[in-house]
Amino acid sequence: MQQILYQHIVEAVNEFPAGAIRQRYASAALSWRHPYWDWAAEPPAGESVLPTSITSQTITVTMPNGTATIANPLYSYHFQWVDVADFYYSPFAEWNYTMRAPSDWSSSAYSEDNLVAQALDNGRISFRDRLYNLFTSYNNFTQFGNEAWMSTSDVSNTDSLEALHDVIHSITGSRGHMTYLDYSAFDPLFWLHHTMIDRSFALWQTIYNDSYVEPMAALDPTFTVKVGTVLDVDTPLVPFHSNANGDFWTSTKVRSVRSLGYTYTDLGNDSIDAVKANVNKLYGTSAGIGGLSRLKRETTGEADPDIDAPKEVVNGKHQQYLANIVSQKLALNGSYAIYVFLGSFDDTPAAWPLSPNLVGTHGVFAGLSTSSSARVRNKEGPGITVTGSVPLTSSLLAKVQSGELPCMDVPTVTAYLNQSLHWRVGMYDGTTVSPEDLEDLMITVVSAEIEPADSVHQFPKWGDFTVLTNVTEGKPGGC
Ligand SMILES: [Cu+2]
Repeated sequence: MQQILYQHIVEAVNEFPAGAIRQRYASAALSWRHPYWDWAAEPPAGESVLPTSITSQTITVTMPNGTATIANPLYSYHFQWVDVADFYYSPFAEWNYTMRAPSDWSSSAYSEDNLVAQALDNGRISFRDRLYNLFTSYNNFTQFGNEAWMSTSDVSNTDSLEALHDVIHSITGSRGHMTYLDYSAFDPLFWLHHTMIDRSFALWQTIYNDSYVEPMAALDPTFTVKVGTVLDVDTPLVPFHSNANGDFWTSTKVRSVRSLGYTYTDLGNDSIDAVKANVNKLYGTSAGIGGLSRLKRETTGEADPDIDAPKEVVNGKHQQYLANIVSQKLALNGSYAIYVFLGSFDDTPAAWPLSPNLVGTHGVFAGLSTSSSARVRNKEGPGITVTGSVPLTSSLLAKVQSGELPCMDVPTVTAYLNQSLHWRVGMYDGTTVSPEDLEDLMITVVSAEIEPADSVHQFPKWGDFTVLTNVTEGKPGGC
């Protein structure tokens, strides 16, 4: 993909007459690599986390004979033709362009990127906190990477980069191509999103460089792998050839992104301290944990007029709260979402993604029921139990600041959550599903203490997790 784009860049550069502009583009092409879209870091003031470079329908570009306005290739992919056998399900088979938040479910629908941008902005704190928790609390590759739920007893590592990746798919599509496994890669945003996932993994790998792929039986079928086949570091990554002899890439061969001819600026020289400092800066310092410097000042007991919520920290420790969610991936014959709220919300499904009291969304990413992969999955698989985790801490801190919650200690928060924590299950077509009817749904609130880091080069230390049984017990899906 990157190589093909590079070839197009070189062709475009060669259309320019010899001179300064061509020289500049030619040298830029040499260091060009596929960009990533960071959906977790704070966007520039006044801008959406979904930048206009992605949402503008047209862009102005420099051509050999002046400037021209063209269709923005990042806004949508224009299908050369749409084969009904591939898209199967109306109206996907009638759409000539990839869609984001399609205005309706008909052939004349149009994208509503503004709704996607608003939903992403409303969810960004949750994405950022999830990413930061993954960096600071997950040291095992399988737990960090995989959304499959493998343990009935471990409540500490129920999130994963895969689950976080899923919710971005769900929201960016909002029932358009990105929301469905089989169609998502047609949207140009898919590649910017996946490069962000690749980058997040590379950052994590630098920090936890001793943990990697462990042998594991496949839970999900592909065209070449049957459910139950044990996969390990040397399993061929079909269909990706590593050379002209027909050999395939393997996990061992791609352990470092540099073996594929690129790297990320944030990786620096693989200094763990430097990567941790980058992660703290981008995803931690303004995060719900209160910020390293603020926590430090509080623990040293120095008076600081900027501290407006002194009840956050008790004995130098800070209490974290998370809602862990377990459910069946294929339970509803399509992608669905579990919305978690703190306090009141409008009970119209269309309003949920934009609700000010939405704490986070757990997006379950599946195929449409009639798509080919869904048919294969339903026939072959025994079901896939998946899990994700919605951090509650940032929202709880906001409730402390607004005076709605007196403090962050466990008894107070437990009582508050018992009254104020709510969840709803929705499909992306506006249909709602009663939590009782979602197979194996299990929502558990857990808490852990964290100890602030001593410096910007370190991460906070997480203590043991405990289950707060009094929060969700007796409610649909609660336990
Ligand atoms: Cu994806």
